[in-house]
Amino acid sequence: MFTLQSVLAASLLASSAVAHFTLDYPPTRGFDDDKEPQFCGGFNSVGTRQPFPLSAAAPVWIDSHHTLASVATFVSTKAAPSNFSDFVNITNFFQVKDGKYCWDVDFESLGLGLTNGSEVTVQVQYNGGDGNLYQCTDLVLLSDYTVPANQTCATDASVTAVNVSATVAPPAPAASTSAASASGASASASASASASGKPTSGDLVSKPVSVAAAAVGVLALGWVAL
Ligand SMILES: *[C@@H]1O[C@H](CO)[C@@H](O)[C@H](O)[C@H]1NC(C)=O
Ligand SMILES: *[C@@H]1O[C@H](CO)[C@@H](O)[C@H](O)[C@H]1NC(C)=O
Ligand SMILES: *[C@@H]1O[C@H](CO)[C@@H](O)[C@H](O)[C@H]1NC(C)=O
Ligand SMILES: *[C@@H]1O[C@H](CO)[C@@H](O)[C@H](O)[C@H]1NC(C)=O
Ligand SMILES: *[C@@H]1O[C@H](CO)[C@@H](O)[C@H](O)[C@H]1NC(C)=O
Ligand SMILES: [Cu+2]
Repeated sequence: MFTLQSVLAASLLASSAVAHFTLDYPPTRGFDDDKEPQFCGGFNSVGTRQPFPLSAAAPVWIDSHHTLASVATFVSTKAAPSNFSDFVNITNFFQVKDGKYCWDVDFESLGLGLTNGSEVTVQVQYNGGDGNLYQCTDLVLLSDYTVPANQTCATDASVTAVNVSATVAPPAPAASTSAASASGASASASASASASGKPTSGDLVSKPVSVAAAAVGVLALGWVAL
């Protein structure tokens, strides 16, 4: 299991793009371009709970405005989740390109003990190269609810675009001075690659390692300076 915001380095990058992504279905709790890097896209209060199927695969739709982005889905069963730690992942990270994408969630099958009438908040995390962005939607899960026919997801992006799992993370930095310096250099290279807005398939997933590499690189530079 991974956690929301596990990819911290990207949030250090400037976020200035317009409409990075929107959560179109179920309807978002709220959208503000400038606040999208914040928890729940900057909308901290639980909104109107939308009916959503409990016991059948049902779709989440987004509109992606980056050429390539990494997406993951999280759920909280808290009445008013207020922290990323209140959420667990219900999909792996997967990649999307520019345009409308959907993927299915079957809440009953998640093993979270959800039943008819359970209230949950779904948070979508999206990173198109300019930092982590978030959108939330508040749901009530109903065993007899069917989504509108036109929202049905024909091509599940979380299944068809799983390139991230094949990614090989960069090697952990070694302890010797020269290896550590090299790691520092590769960490910077990795950081500037992400800033380009067109991350490679491995970029987002390998970032936790890059953060570690960057930290070690900084430490190494400090050590060398001594
Ligand atoms: C979540 O909790 C962590 C650790 O307590 C804290 O550092 C962070 O600021 C919290 N985030 C929010 C959005 O409240
Ligand atoms: C949550 O993430 C882990 C990988 O960290 C993955 O093995 C697991 O399948 C994910 N959970 C779901 C429901 O996709
Ligand atoms: C599920 O809950 C809703 C709302 O409380 C209720 O109207 C419906 O009858 C319930 N369905 C079943 C199958 O229990
Ligand atoms: C389904 O129809 C609604 C209402 O007309 C519309 O807002 C929504 O964008 C449509 N969904 C899709 C996936 O086309
Ligand atoms: C996944 O990787 C394959 C092979 O590199 C590539 O052809 C395909 O376009 C990638 N899919 C996505 C969604 O990036
Ligand atoms: Cu953006």
